[in-house]
Amino acid sequence: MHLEQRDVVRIFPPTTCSTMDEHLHVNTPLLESVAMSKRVGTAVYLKMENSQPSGSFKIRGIGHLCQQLASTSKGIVCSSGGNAGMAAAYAARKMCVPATIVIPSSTPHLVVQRLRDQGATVKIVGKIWDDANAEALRLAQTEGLTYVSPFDHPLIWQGHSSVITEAASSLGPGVKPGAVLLSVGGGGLLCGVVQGLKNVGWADVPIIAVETAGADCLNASVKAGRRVTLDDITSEAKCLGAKTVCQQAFEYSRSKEVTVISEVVTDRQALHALETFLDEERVLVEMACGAALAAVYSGLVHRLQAEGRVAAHPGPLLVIVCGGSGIDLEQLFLLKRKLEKE
Ligand code: PLV
Repeated sequence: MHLEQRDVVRIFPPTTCSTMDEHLHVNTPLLESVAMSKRVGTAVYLKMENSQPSGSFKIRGIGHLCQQLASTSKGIVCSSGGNAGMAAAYAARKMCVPATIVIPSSTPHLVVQRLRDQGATVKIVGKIWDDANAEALRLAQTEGLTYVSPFDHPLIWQGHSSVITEAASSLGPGVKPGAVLLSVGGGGLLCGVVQGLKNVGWADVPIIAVETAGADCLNASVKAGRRVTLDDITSEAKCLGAKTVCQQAFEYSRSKEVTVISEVVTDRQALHALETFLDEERVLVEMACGAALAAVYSGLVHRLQAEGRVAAHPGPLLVIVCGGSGIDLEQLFLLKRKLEKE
């Protein structure tokens, strides 16, 4: 008999509601990539956040925030490009709290079903994340729901910082990365990684922070010397599509305490990266993650080494494989058709 996807949650509700004592995220594998190491000329380690139960790193911070703020809530409301929503829906299901996830129409439709499978109510509002966020804030006010930001809260950053603590313990004493490579949307992951690096005494490790052109709110702000709001999101990496980076991420990008190297790749480079990653590592990730991977495949890391901004033979390169649920083979083919025409 064919089991309808939507029946799964009804058939397998959590047996007990999660308490604050246990993390909702898992300790993810740290894998050495021989193929990437060959390209970069130094060891490359992949922190496989795609294997989190919600499909991305987001569950670290959002799970932590929900556990701290929402255990007695009548419900949470989260605005999202997709993956923060997946994390919030997963956390809420585990905590036996209702979840409403507000996404823009630009989020791939396959995410809607995945959110519903987590038991969430889904609302599609506006064209980009900023529109959906305005609705989530309104619902929080009018319905008395707990608002969950996808990236802008100290508890989210504290939760995300565990990605570095874990990587440090997997690498073992005496091994320190030469650089950390990650993607930037609203900047929550960047803030968490900065805090994690500080926690383990690695504040001098540079962070290569990658966005796609058309979702480059951090880079635009770094160039302008002040926080700027993009006119629109024109990148296909919709999960990087916040028009304004969060204040804390912008401050870290200017801080003398840490080194944040802000870089931009094209959508085509991000797509090519996720295809190469699928071929070589046999893992499918979304465009938002392809942005960081493109730094390896497009030669950006080499360029930074040549410019002396990242040491040529430093410790290993640590890549945060942020993952993402907004991708399947059909979506990949759609993206290919769209971007190859441009
Ligand atoms: N995505 C957020 C914000 O979207 C969301 O709602 O899901 N990699 C993946 C796979 C992501 O989903 C995101 C953020 C990022 C990277 C960037 O993380 P951030 O927002 O903390 O910089 C609008």
